[in-house]
Amino acid sequence: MLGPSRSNPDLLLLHAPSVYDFRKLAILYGPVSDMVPSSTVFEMYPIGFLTIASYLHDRGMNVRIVNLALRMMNSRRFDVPRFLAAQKPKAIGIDLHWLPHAHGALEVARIAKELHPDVPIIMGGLSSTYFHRELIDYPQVDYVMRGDSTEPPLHDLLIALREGKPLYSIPNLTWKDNEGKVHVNPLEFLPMALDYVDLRPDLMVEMVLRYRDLESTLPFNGWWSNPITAVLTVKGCAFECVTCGSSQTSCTHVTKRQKPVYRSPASLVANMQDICRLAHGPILLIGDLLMAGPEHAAEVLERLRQADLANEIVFEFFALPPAAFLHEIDRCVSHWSMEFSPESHEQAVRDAQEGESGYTTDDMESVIKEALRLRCSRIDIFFMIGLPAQTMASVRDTVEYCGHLFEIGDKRLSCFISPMGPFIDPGSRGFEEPERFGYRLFARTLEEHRQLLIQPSWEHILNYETKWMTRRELVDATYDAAERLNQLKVQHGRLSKRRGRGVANGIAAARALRLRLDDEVEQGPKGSAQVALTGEITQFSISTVCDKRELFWPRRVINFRFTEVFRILRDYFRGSSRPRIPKSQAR
Ligand code: B12
Repeated sequence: MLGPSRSNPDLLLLHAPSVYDFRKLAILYGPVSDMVPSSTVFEMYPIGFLTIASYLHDRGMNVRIVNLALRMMNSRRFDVPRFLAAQKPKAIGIDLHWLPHAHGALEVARIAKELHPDVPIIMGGLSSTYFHRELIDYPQVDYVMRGDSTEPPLHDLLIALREGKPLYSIPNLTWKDNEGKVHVNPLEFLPMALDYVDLRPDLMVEMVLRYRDLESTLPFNGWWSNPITAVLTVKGCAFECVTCGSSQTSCTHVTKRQKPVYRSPASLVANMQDICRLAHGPILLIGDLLMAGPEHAAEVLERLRQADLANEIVFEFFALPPAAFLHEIDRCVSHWSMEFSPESHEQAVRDAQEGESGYTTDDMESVIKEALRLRCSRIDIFFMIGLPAQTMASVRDTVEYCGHLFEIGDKRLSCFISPMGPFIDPGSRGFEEPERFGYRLFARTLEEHRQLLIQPSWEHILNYETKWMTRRELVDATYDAAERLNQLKVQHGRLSKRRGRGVANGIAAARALRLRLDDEVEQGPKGSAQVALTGEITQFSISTVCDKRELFWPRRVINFRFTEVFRILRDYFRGSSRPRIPKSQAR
């Protein structure tokens, strides 16, 4: 036998597709995932899987991550029940983090429960936390682990289950006892520091080796050639965006976090160094460093200066950064880029979404121009459709504004626009107080969202419309905006004519399909016609209104540092990649 054995995992973490039977159903999901690396299947698993795996591994447990969504995408023949039947985990964890997984996560849980009735099924993530009372009532769900940080309570739960101990004192846990009575333990594990757990890149390699399975561990389709990694800087948020399920107010209700908590600069940069030792790809800093205050941000930059990392570092800004801060980044970091999401070019819309956004559109332009004077290698500006106070005309003007930005004439600057979809986040202020913010909701409960996800087209999947745009208008505004932005990109040399034609054809085909699906909806379901559309729909659901390659960094021939991969291999086969915490302290 080569290397340590593939022992039965203490925890099998499964990531489901958004809609379980997406390979069979004819659903036009629309451009709801165009701004993220995943497809409409939402195949990316939560970063939390990796922190959970590290935490449990350090305490002597084996965790296996299986990205079922990706396996299903990559092979039509991949048989989920057959795969799950062959596993022998001691517990199964399934993320219902993003609400768009409401269908897939519950269905995977159902299949797993049917195959392994005695194996505990644990759900977790933000949407699980929000809907925990409803979720625990599904027969396939045994436990819901609530909160934005679950590593230690999950460890406690796994130990208690192993040793048959009572569960009353496990924080953050919603559970059913043998009589089916539901218990909601207090949400008491709410760490005020984030350095207790790391995202260990070497563990991913080890998991691949242990289970002889690379594909299941990959975070999203195409990651192998675009190995973007992300490092968490914060939990919670200081901003109040109306549509965000993790805004300051949402957090106080959903995760009970009263104010954001930040990762220490030392641990943050040490983690980035670990990643750089293994991979060449860009590292995205999740969260705006300035939210923690200028001193914290300055310390991160100083440590980055000393670390002198070769990888590109991507900075994300929630508010407009001062030009002086960009100069500091430029002084300390040799390869950097930035992402900024004003959401709208129109100040009134921004103010309706963010409270007082605190900057004018002119301010924004001068900061962009300043960044372009520096070594910043790319600036991605994101706009959104579906905001409070935003009309169809305002969306059109946003796109023309992108044209205006392109006139600056610097190809490092890119603009993106996408609809907020498929859902306005549960727990967001817009979801909790729809009338106040001009929203009308089509679903409130988890079950209603599960049902929405299997509607034939994204116009009917959206869980909201606004006082300013109906669902139909939101869809029209999206396709119009995408078409015009695509023309502008070609006109300004951002996109080759060939790629531009590809995007335009995609949009036209998606519009045509939508009309055909509308007919179907009007005439009622006609199974065979739906099936006939499946192939076409799958084709246009991959990326519908932009060329996804624009989101990625230029490909490199070699993405990984093989000396480090060999070191991990060596340690693994020597059996020296041991838990870091001695068993006596690991409980
Ligand atoms: C970074 C980020 C992303 C990254 C992805 C990072 C990743 N792979 O996790 C990107 C940019 C790709 C992204 C995409 C999307 N995102 Co996002 N994202 C975030 C953000 C800013 C931070 C999340 C984070 O890093 N958390 C920290 C890590 C360490 O913890 P974690 O992953 O949450 O896991 C912990 C707990 O949640 C829990 N947990 C999670 N899963 C499980 C499973 C089990 C079994 C257990 C026990 C526990 C558990 O325990 C973990 C460890 O403590 C949040 C907002 C925020 N400030 O929280 C939005 C947020 C989570 N995203 C959101 C949304 C809507 C999306 C998209 C659906 C948007 C879209 N339409 O494209 C997609 C989905 C992509 C996919 N799945 O394929 C919403 C979710 C609202 C909701 N309830 O549905 C949020 C709250 C805000 C927002 N609107 O952006 N996102």
